[in-house]
Amino acid sequence: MLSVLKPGSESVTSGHALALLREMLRIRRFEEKAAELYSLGKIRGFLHLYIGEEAVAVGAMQAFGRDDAIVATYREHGHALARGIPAGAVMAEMYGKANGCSGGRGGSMHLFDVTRRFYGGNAIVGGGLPIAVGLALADRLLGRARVTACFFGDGAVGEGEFHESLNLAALWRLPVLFLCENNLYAMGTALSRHQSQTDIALKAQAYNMHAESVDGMDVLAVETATRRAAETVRRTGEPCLMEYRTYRFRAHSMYDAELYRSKEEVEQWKTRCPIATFEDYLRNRGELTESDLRKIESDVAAEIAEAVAVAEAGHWEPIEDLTKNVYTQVIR
Ligand SMILES: Cc1ncc(C[n+]2csc(CCOP(=O)(O)OP(=O)(O)O)c2C)c(N)n1
Ligand SMILES: [Mg+2]
Repeated sequence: MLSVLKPGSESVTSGHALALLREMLRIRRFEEKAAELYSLGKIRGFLHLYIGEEAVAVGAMQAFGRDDAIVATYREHGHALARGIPAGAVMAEMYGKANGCSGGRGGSMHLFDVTRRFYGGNAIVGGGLPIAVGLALADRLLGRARVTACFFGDGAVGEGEFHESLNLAALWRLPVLFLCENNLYAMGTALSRHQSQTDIALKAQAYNMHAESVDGMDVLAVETATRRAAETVRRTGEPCLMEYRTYRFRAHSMYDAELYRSKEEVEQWKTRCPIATFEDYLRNRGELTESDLRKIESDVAAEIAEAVAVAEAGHWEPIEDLTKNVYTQVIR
């Protein structure tokens, strides 16, 4: 029932491989720009970078069609971009502008796009899990053959919502694919310091749910395993859990002293960078030339410059709209 996939287990066309590389580079460069804009005060509030984990969102997203639903965490810029939300709408949201994908009301942690069935972005650790179960329950009741993909971090496995959600999804046989991004830390707390059982796939088995662990630094391994799991959920209508073993290269939020891990550990993981290792893999197979890479990088740079221009050109929501979408009467 448990298995760890070895990297690159399934062959793909070179066009698809280059598309995966492009998607990972879009996310990496988008976030590098976001970090710069944060330092300039253009983006405010919290900003959680996904740098180092790009293979997970990009590889996993290949398994879902437009009718499937995606639920993510507050570290979700990569998922939003990989789901097809335009970079300009994401950047404008991070600026807090009205042309952002959540109307400027959510910011970095609350990217939403119902037209693409992207249901957040959620600042509450574990908060997306019951939402995913509810979405899948709705699909079941309405007889729609869809999958709900729910991304969450290793920190969420200590939340009651994790256990309640897995239990109900298994008990009611709901088509949810639980996708745990295990980057080993919840803020500054290592998994082994808050869990008596650190094998996350094993936790799913306790709920009678099929589970697999996969190398989250290998985009092809992620895609292969997630496609297989998504097909199982689609075929059986029952939930599954994937654990991606990954690592964030940056601080938890924009700034933290990173006293909870050694520089050597971070450097060691950086040698497994999902983008650099995939580029090497493709180069060695003769499927990536330097001019291919230059073209991808310049296309990505142009897209990001355009996204920043969209955000800069956007307007702030007018003050008259202050109580719009507020569901109670305003008491004066
Ligand atoms: C219910 C809840 N408790 C605590 C927090 C504070 N908090 C924000 S992020 C975080 C760590 C979550 O770690 P993990 O789920 O592993 O995700 P990662 O940041 O590693 O992607 C915590 C405890 C919160 N946002 N919500
Ligand atoms: Mg974590």
